[in-house]
Amino acid sequence: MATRDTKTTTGLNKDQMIAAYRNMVLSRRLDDAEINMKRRNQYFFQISGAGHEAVLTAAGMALKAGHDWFYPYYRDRALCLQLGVTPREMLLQGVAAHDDPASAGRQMPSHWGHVKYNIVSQSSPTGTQCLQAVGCAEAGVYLATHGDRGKDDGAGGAAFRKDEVVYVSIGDGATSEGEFWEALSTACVRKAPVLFLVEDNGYAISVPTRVQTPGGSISKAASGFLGLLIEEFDGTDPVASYEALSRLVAYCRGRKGPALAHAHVTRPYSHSMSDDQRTYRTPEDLAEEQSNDCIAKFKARLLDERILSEAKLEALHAAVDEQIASAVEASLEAEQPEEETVADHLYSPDVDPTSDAFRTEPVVEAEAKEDFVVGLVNACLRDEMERNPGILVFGEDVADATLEEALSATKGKGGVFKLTAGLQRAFGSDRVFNSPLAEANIVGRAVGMATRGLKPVVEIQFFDYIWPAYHQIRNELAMMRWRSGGHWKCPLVIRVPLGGYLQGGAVYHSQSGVVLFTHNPGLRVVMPSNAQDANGLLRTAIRCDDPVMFLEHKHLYRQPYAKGKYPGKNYMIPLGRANVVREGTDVTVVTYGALVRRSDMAARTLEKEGVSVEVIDLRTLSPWDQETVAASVRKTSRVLVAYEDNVTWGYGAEIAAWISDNLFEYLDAPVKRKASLDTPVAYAPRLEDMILPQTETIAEAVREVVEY
Ligand SMILES: Cc1ncc(C[n+]2csc(CCOP(=O)(O)OP(=O)(O)O)c2C)c(N)n1
Ligand SMILES: [Mg+2]
Repeated sequence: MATRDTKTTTGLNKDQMIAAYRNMVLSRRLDDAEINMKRRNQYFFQISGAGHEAVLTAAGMALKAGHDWFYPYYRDRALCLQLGVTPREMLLQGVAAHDDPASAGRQMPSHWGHVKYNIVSQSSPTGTQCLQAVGCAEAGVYLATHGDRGKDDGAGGAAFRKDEVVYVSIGDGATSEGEFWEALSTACVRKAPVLFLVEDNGYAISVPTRVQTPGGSISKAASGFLGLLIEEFDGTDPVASYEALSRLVAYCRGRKGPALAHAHVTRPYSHSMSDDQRTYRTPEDLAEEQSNDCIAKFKARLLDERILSEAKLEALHAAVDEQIASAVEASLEAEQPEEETVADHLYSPDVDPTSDAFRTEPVVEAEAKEDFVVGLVNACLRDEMERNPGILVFGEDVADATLEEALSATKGKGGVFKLTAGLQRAFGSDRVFNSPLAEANIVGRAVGMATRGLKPVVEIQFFDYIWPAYHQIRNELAMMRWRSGGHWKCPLVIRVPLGGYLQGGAVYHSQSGVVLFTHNPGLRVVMPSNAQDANGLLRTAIRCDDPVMFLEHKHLYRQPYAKGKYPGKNYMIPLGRANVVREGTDVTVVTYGALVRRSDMAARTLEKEGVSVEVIDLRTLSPWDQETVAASVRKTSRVLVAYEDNVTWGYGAEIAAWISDNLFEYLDAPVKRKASLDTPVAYAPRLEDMILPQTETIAEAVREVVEY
């Protein structure tokens, strides 16, 4: 049940009321100026914050810029102005200027972001900000309790405030997104200091609130969340908003838990400039809303209560207009980004994981025994967690045991495949813990934590269930650095078991759609084929400064042939470097993952037939090692790409196209692909064998290439 505390009120004094009014007018008139610029083709898009100014100005006053953290919605112009973002800086985004502090001309206007004020880069998906805000708050709490553990790879040295609060806002419509509810759940479970502000203007484009929310009231719908302090108030009244928000902020600052502000506001300017609300709202509805306009009402109150005279009001308006006019003038002189900067900030400009800096030799102790992939991944996680106190490991079932009494009395779980076994015991429950059964939750929170300088190394239990997290991976994780013009980043590692050949894995425990991840600029995608590579590549993934998908083939976890010896605490393999598993002169097989072994076995068979096969294990799928493949193709002139995914639109298509583009004159045969059938993977072993590439079918495909 929601708790309410209405005793303490902190109102605004007269000067603060005038300042609030000024900020509200500045926000509205800046919207008007942008609309004019759009009409003159000086702007390319416009999103207004009209009708939301009162509650957002109040939020900016109740919170502290550069101290608290902010995940704003696109209506939050008045909040950002109140925090310190200047009109000129806002206009720079609309004119697509290189100096736009939010995105360097890469995002539409009203997609806020400003490092100085802790305003984290905003994207367009409605709702993804909520889980990131929770992760950001968890990071603040973690840093406050572990800040003295020393700095390494950004952790421990990252800035935090002991009483910081994370603000996240959302529209009434966007509260229908599942991630909003996941965020409320986790914020309550973890008592995270998050202030959720729902800006309820009654509509999501043309859809009224009652279609979205049971009973038409988000605060009533959320009232069952234990520990969530909720207040519903008139968001068109800046004083009432300030009072309510101050109480909610105090609750969060006091570490009592999260809070939810339900503010009723208006939307006088339609959804955006491409929407006309007269097409779906009645004239009566619109007239009633007009009479509730926050600026008109507050102006009347300031005059009524003699806080401002007509003359002072006029002077205030004139000063605002002048401020905007000079900002408009300055923004029109701003340069758009140079064309050659287009690919800047896809990846870290400081740390290059493909470089020799990440190339170290294995240091194997004389008495070292061979270990499975499982053991050497676990060993790497242990080494790195010891080295970097900012590494947090979480996911479904990754902890040894959540309950203290179970931890001391049992062996512990440590992941369904046991890759994280013993980590909680070794590093504590605040560094290794179970997430809820919610994949977007895992990645969204990890993005928020990584933004704060922590290094989450999270696990998605099965690749087949990664899809709820795909929105966060593609639209947030992969894009954060690029879309913010390098102002924000969220480097982290997602470990994912995938693939078939399990006998019994069937449709939902055998998937391997790697291209759905390699197709995202900004992501690194790694897939080792043996234990030592897994150890060295994971270490590189963790120490690098980019987001990495670390794909682990389940079938290889405990294969004796994939075993290797522990290569020491500093063993790293640069990303994008293939391994030539077997040298040959007649034909090249480019492959990765579980097909490395099968291709190698096929090569042994073919050797007996007098065919010399070169087998290349790519090891990293994005970026991939074009140099090694090119050198091999120049030598053999014939290529087969063997991969586990469905053949059509699969990983091999890109490799084949690149070889045709770049090495056509060296080829004696078309580049061939051997991959899975275009079906899911079946449970029946006979069907599974037929669907997935096998040693014999790979050998057959190689013969075809050789005989062409
Ligand atoms: C995930 C996602 N789905 C759809 C959209 C398209 N879209 C942008 S705003 C919007 C309506 C949002 O309504 P609400 O949350 O009430 O905010 P308001 O615009 O009313 O302030 C929609 C459907 C989007 N940006 N992201
Ligand atoms: Mg709305």
